[in-house]
Amino acid sequence: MDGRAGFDASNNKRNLYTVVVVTLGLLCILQAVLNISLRLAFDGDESKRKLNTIDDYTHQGWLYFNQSVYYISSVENSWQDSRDDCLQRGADLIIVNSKEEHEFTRLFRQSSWIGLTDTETEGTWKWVDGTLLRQSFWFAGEPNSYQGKNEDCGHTKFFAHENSWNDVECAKNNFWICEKTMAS
Ligand code: MAN
Ligand code: CA
Repeated sequence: MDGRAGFDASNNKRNLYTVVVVTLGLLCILQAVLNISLRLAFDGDESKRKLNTIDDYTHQGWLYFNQSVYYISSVENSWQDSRDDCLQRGADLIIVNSKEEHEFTRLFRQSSWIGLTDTETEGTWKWVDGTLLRQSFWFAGEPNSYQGKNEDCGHTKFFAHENSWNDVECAKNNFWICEKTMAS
């Protein structure tokens, strides 16, 4: 092998190495571009689907507030019948998980069922999605199972006050609020 041939061989090797590295680099970039495009397309479809759902519900009189739509009943019913009505509408009784959402419920100035019950275990208040009650807005002295009554359902009785919830017998009639959340 003379000097010239040795030089060419190592030059060829380097060229091949460069081609491999550049190709892999381009493949990586292509992969990243594809990933981002697919994610953007998916997110776009997801947003369109949500907007359509919000549109459908609000056209039927539901109110939009902070990523959820709400149905405010105009008649009164028992807690279970109210819940069944919400389920039939593709929603459930409202789950209140912020002060803002609580304030929103007080605006309607009517005593309304919320998705809160301790039917399963007396004293253990759970939301209709099975989660335990954390932040609560009970009126002073509530929940009290008043005079030994079986008060296992939550409603917004004292809506003129900041803390407005009361526990009351589930068979009582109240207005109700359904919620369908759009947050994923
Ligand atoms: C009524 C019911 C009870 C409630 C008391 C408060 O009797 O709504 O659930 O605790 O009022 O005075
Ligand atoms: Ca009570």
